Amino acid sequence: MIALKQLKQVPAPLSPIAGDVLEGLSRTPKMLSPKLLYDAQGSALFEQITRLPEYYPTRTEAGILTTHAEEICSRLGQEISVSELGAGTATKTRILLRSLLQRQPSVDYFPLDVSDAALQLAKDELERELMAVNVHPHVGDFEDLTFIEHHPPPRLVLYIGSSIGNLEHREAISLLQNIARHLSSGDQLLLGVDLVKDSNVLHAAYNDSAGITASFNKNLLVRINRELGGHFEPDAFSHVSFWNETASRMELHLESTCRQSVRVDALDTTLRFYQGERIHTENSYKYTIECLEDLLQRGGFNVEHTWTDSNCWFAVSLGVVI
Ligand code: SAH
Ligand code: AVI
Repeated sequence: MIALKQLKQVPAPLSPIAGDVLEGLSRTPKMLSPKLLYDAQGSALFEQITRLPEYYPTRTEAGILTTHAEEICSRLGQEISVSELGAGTATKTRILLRSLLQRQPSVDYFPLDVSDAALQLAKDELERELMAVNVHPHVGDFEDLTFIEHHPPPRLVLYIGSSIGNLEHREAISLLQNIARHLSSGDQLLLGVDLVKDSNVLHAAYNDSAGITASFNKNLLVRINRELGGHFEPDAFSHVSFWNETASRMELHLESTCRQSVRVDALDTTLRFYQGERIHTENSYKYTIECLEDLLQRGGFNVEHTWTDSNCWFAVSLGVVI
């Protein structure tokens, strides 16, 4: 009986997101790290976003990869292994892997992502579609890239989908430097980046008429409710996204529609919001080709070639470790 009583008093282990959530929501202005967007539900919502008529980046990058796959692969080393940061479900990656299989009999593919659910989907689909690709998924954060060192050289690292746009400029440079540090001279990086364009196109892409991006954004609150015993009412917040021209980025926020207090049990905290107060949930930086190539250089890569689409909406750049 005593043992049972003691057992009941053992606190539930804190979810791994607790530290990030507490830190971000204690700031003024409040913020949440965009990597928290990707639990299983968030990854599924992102997949829906990629198919929205307004969300041009995925379709445009897939077009560039399809058009130039052969040329891209011809610029790669012999018998390369492929690692991918923030691979998600690796849908576009299949375009490159398929083309690579014309040049080598098999490919070892190492996708890294914080989303276990997305990686599982990537592995299932890839193994069904491309039998000669050996998939070695790794659930983890970009912060730890030691896993790249264990991959057989010569290596190609993919960082596509403009995920680098979700980082601050200095974070982007230090991530590229960190990638370069874990690679050897001659290893390569393929970087996909969204470009500056008409603000109406950008606005529509992050404020879609079906409201999927709004659900993706609000899913952060749903996740805090589920994983941390939060008492957020997602409908008491609205999705706000706009183009910040000075910073060259789309911003995503959740805006409190009223004055409210929200208890988060696992953090033993009550958060207070004034009407109109925002939680900053994501930045999506848009680059020029010049800035993209400069970023690669600063990150420790020589630019070999940059491909773009006919509208110049998206760019894919191949860099080699100096
Ligand atoms: N590369 C895919 C997915 C892009 S979505 C595409 O082009 O469509 C961004 C992906 O990065 C998500 O799957 C998310 O889970 C992952 N991600 C975000 N922050 C991360 C981090 N800090 N470490 C590892 N993966 C991260
Ligand atoms: C993953 N990342 C590049 C997407 C973007 O466009 O910044 C995430 C996203 N946020 C809202 N819609 C899509």
